[in-house]
Amino acid sequence: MLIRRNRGWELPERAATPESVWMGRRALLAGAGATILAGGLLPKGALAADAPADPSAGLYPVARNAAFTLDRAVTDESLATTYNNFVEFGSQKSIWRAAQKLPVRPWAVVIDGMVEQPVTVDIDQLLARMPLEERLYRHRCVEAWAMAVPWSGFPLKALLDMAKPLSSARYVRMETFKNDKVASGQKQFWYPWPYVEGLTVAEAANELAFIATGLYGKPIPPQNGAPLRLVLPWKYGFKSIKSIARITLTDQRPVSFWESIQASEYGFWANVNPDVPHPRWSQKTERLLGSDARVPTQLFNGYGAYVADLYKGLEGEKLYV
Ligand SMILES: Nc1nc2c(c(=O)[nH]1)N[C@H]1C(S)=C(S)[C@@H](COP(=O)(O)O)O[C@H]1N2
Ligand SMILES: [Mo]
Repeated sequence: MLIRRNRGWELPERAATPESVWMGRRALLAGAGATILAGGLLPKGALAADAPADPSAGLYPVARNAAFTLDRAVTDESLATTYNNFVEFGSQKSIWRAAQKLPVRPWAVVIDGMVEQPVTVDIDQLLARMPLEERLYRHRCVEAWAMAVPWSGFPLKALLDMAKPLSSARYVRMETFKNDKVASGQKQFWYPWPYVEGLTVAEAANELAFIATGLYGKPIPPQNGAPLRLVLPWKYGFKSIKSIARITLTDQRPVSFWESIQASEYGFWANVNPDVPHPRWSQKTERLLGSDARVPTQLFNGYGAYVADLYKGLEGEKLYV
């Protein structure tokens, strides 16, 4: 079998070192420290109604990367954008209206921790410099529903490279915004906000690991994780953190939001595997959004050719829960 390995992360030099994207770099070098910047990402009390129209609308649609094909129909846009998990806005699937309150401009992502160059990246300057492509990916939620959607964006590695991770960094920790004025779910004090997810540096460098900034040929809507979210199609959906505000390179394995609540059910690796049941249900099959039909779930959600090598020598770990 021919395994396609188009090296999407090998970006032109100008994309890998877009110095003009760095905001506050001098301040950082002068010793202000990246952690200070992390606190000021969202204007306090800002609402979407105050915000200008999405300035990235003209960037989409972008060319599709033909390497990624589906074994099923693309999910209807109206379903993928109205049936969501985004616990910041509530624990039901119907949060899409509430999520419109998320102010997606201005927006910046801090990349800090074990890096040569801590950076704060403005979303629109980032979008102007990244080589955007569309990818059709399957998505498998740990709750056993599934969809297939066209994401637009760029490889995660291209974003991390802007901060020049140190070779001593082993993990990538990501967190979502924290703003309970717009995200009422965050008023639920028993949850450990903000939403956190993590992966190894090797996983992050895999060509499948994708930052989505668009969906269905348009800017990604708030309910799907605007203005930028992670997409890891070989893992259960909860690993694909939405509305990222901060990325920290570290040598400590991050404890995710769900792992800290219920480690026995939501582990660090969370690779899709039909043969390893969730403690409360089988993972053998999945329900496609928009249908009652169930289809078999595949190991690594069908992406083993890309990712199985990442887990060689880790067979003793709980890779699949
Ligand atoms: N910040 C944040 N990211 C998140 C979640 C969340 O609640 N908050 N839910 C996760 C889960 S469980 C899934 S299945 C996917 C759902 O993505 P979708 O709504 O775009 O289908 O987002 C993931 N990312
Ligand atoms: Mo999920």
